Amino acid sequence: MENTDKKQVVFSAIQPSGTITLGNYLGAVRNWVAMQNEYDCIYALADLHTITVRQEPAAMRRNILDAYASIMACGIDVEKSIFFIQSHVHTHAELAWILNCYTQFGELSRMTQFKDKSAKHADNINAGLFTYPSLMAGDILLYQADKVPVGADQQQHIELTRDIATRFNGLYGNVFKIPEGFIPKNGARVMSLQNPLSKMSKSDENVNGCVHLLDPPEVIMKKFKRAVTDSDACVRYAEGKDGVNNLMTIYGAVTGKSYEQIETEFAGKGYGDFKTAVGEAVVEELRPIRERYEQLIKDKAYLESCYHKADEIALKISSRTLSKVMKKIGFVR
Ligand code: AQP
Repeated sequence: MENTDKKQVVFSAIQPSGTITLGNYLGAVRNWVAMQNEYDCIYALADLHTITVRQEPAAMRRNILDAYASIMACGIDVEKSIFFIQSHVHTHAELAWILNCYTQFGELSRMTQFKDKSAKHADNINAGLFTYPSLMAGDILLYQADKVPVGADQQQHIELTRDIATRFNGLYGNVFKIPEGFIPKNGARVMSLQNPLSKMSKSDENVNGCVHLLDPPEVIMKKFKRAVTDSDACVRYAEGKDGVNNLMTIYGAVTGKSYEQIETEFAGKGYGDFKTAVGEAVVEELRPIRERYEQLIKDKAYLESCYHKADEIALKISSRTLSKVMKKIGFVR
């Protein structure tokens, strides 16, 4: 008998390319946590993606473990969800190569992230940076995912994943589930506090632009107090007020308040009061995460046991899809 109670599958990943940011948290990780009861969730640290930008080996090793503990500290329950490390599961690199052969040069050339990152790392525009979306498509398609919780910046890569999967299915039959992006209503695009026209990023060179999950309260408060605003001196969401809009987005995402409620709350008050309130709300949101992280990072053996267990399950699930793909293409098994 068909199992009609089968839960939908959720897949998402994050690069351990630095300390996890408030943007990563509000845009993606918070949804990862919220989806754990309703879906079969599979999450990964996308360390293979990380080397599209040059990494210092010791820092990379530290970042991987830190990111693993930080994501767990956000509330990923390893008894409910599978949380593995991408490079430990060889099917990802293998399917990425295959999908590269089913992805067009023109499609990859149109990716905004490729254009942005090539401009930022003009001395290292490597082939991996260009084919990043085929690796990401493979990550998702290996698990036959229904939903992919990501921030708005990843929408274009999800669309490409759907195109690649549809093309492949058109050639070989129903091999891949066509996944959907799952983008939060609030917090999908958190911008830099210093340059509100560019997104908050782990690798931002201006440390004041980015709030990290593990920043101590006084650092968070200082960053919000220095946040770029405007000369209007009025808390309202409007075109051209990018800095204030961004702060309102963050405050709304953390407190659940609408823009109208925020405008009413700060009517007649200056930006100083507003920035303090945003900073305090973020400090309280992140406090339990930092405390839990401090405990987890001390227990390396426990972290290792968690990802080894998850790596094995991920390998088992993803191998099924990879075998099917290879058989359909004509490889001798
Ligand atoms: N500023 C953001 N606002 C909302 N969501 C965001 N995400 C990233 N930045 C924001 C979401 O976080 C998830 C993990 O992102 P990633 O690590 O895979 O890659 P990224 O988008 O390149 O993140 P960063 O922080 O900008 O890293 P670097 O500096 O290394 O490039 C994704 O779901 C993403 O949408």
